Amino acid sequence: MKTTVCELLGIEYPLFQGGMAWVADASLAAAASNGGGLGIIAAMNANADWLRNEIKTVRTLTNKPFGVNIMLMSPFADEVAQAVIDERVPVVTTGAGLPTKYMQAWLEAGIKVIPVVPSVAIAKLVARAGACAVIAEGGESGGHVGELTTMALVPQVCDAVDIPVIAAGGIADGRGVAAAFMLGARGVQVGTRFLVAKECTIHQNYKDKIIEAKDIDTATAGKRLGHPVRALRNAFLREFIRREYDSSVSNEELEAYGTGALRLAAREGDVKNGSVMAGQSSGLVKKEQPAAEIIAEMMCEAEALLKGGALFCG
Ligand code: TUI
Repeated sequence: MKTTVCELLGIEYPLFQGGMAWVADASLAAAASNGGGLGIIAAMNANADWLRNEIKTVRTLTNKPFGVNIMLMSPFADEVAQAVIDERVPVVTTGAGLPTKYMQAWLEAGIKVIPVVPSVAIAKLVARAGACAVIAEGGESGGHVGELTTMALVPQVCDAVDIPVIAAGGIADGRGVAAAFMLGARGVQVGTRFLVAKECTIHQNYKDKIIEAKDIDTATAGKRLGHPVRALRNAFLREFIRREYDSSVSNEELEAYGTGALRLAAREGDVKNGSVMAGQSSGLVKKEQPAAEIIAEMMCEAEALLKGGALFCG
């Protein structure tokens, strides 16, 4: 299952662990990289000092390549964008916006830039700006979601750009990996399944909710604010949706209600009043496992399916 993505990044399997806020720290990223995938630290809304410390830690845990995800809506985006240069991070992924203003500096520093794109137009834009690959993420994913599904988005992005496409959104087992390859992807990014990795340091309550979740247990909310977010339905999400449809609640009040909710669920374990962000593939996630086992299992299953059903063209 070697593809151009493996050669490009010096990794064994073309599988990225998604850079999930309050989840993807040095512990999870190192475990995914040691498992042969690409581990990614989420810079989320943290400042550069926090990120520098995580980068230092990840380097004590692995000597394999790793990445940092920069959430472009972060108030600290400018300083973390500089920190990845100073710390010589090999790979940067971006999300929740356009990375255009940082691209030149990152490319001059020799960083491989792989933006998440929700549409063909944005894929073309970042390819022209020098991205070495794109992550085409469908709305099945958890957290901040675009409009299109993975099934529709991935082949259209593959047709539109001549850099490798990594598929994301709804992929949680080998069948998903094989399907992504059949759509033209040369790699996958997996988020939800890594929530239950042994090395994932989120609260056990959050992991238990993911394991219990069924197919229809997620919903999106926040479209009114311009950034819909997918999470498990719970008391918090129901109240958020009620306020979203209440015209007496201002956008600022709605935004404030959501602030800190992911941290509350992921770190404090309050899975009633916090936001349990997760993708639609939660229903496929059955048990806690080491990250390396998740990667090996998914890639092995995918390889068997692709060998059985079609020619594999890496
Ligand atoms: O970024 C994600 N997922 C996220 S970010 C996040 S933190 C957050 N918390 C609360 C509210 C909002 C964010 C939680 N989950 N995935 C990657 C992703 N990027 N999905 C969609 C996009 C995206 C959207 C628009 C990428 C580019 C883009 O450009 C267009 C524009 O208008 O900026």
